[in-house]
Amino acid sequence: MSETVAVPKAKTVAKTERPRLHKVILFNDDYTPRDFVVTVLKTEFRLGEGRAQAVMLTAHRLGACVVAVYARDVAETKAARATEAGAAKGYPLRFDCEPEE
Ligand code: TYC
Repeated sequence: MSETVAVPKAKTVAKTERPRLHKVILFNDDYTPRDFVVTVLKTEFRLGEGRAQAVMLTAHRLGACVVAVYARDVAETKAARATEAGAAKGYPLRFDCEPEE
């Protein structure tokens, strides 16, 4: 007589990880006018005047500053558009993205 041994099926547990948010970082340079940096922060990132001034000054003094945090595609698009706004005027203004821990 043959015996049938039931082997339990391996279960796949769907692990849905929330996509990581990404920081947009503004870097200082020696050429971009302060007013222009503030304008880009206001128009592209919708920062108010006070917040835009504070972010610009922090980058100016410390070398870099986190502007805001978004979903990855939004962060990348905004960083690219803001960097292009500087490039269009001949400024080396740079925004980059990095994932949040
Ligand atoms: N350092 C620039 C200047 O003195 C101003 C500036 C500030 C440029 C912040 C970039 O991310 C920046 N004109």
